[in-house]
Amino acid sequence: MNEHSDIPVLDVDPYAPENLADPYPMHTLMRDTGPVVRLKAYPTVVVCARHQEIHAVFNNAQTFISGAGVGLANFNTEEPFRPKSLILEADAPLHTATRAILSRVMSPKTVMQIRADFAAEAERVLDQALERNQANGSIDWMAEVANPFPLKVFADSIGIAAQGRENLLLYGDMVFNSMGPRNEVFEKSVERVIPVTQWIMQQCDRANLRPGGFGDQIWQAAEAGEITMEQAPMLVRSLLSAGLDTTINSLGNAIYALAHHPEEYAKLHADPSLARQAFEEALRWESTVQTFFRTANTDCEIAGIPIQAQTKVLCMLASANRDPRKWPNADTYDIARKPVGHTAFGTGIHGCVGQAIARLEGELILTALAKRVKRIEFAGPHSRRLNNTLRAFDTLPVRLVAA
Ligand code: OVV
Repeated sequence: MNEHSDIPVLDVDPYAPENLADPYPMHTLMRDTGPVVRLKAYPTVVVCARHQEIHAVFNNAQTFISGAGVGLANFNTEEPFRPKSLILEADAPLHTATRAILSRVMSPKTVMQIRADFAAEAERVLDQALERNQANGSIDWMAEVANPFPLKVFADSIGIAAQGRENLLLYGDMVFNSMGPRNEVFEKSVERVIPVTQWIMQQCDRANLRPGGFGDQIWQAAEAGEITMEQAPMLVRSLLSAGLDTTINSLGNAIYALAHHPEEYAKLHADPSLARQAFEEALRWESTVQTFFRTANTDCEIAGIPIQAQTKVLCMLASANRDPRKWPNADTYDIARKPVGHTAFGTGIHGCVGQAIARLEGELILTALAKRVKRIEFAGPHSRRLNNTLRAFDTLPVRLVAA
């Protein structure tokens, strides 16, 4: 790493529990140290924490590849923790083929078609949550709303059975943990997932997928020769890996933002048509996927600074979304802001392929909430689920005051 000797080094561990619990002071330090920094504990890594460099890295997929993994491990030299994702951890031409399939499966037309069913379920979930809230004085937002809604609507869309769906949460937690170091958070999530791993892969079999659902449509693409029949279950696995923990915790983060900002919630309640942008701003303010890596494919540069081939580039997506160089009043949650250019879904050719569905879920839950509830209050301390990549909750107790 001699050639990186001009890059400032920080003695901070982004995966230490205190930084997972509250990453924002660390983000500020990283951004203010320089456009590229190094970490004492991770000599193979350089870090970008400002919006400009992260945007540049993500929009240069030839130089900053994904096929060597988007976590800390370099798959050119280390065995992947699980067989590589055919879309997340892939480059052209494989990525081009798998991306085309998932783009079609989750196209704008699909989003229009699923909207009515998703909306009805959002209303049902909120009605039920409000009933529980009336009975008990408060609810756990994660248990009553954030977990059940995507587990119902997105898993139904994929076309998997109703039974055992909570296994998906353990799997997603493990996958996102695996992008960090082999620390205790990761090891514990692996222990929890072992009993359900076989179940997860079984759900990817064609026989277990509802005809016409997203999973079955992937199999149809394999039948048509776009990918092989062996690749089909692996691409279904991507939907099961990326589509639940992400949206679930984004619903958690959104209500956390709104409960922290009663004046912003009052605006949403007064005008529920602000739901979509309130959700979008929550993604900026508390980005659910906090980090992804790329790998330098060749000797290159970032912000004019030479970077050696095979360097892992840690992109602090959540920090880009709080970068004062990009956002006025970056730390302020403001639902009137239209945070165009935020990086919570990534950006570039690997930008979240399911983002329209994620936005739909957020919009519908916040709309149903805004119509029913005039005020949200924290009803006791929340508990975070520390994850190497995700900003996540175990429990988030809130009191919903009916309109
Ligand atoms: C975006 C994302 C996160 C986690 C897993 C995957 C994708 C996957 O393709 O497996």
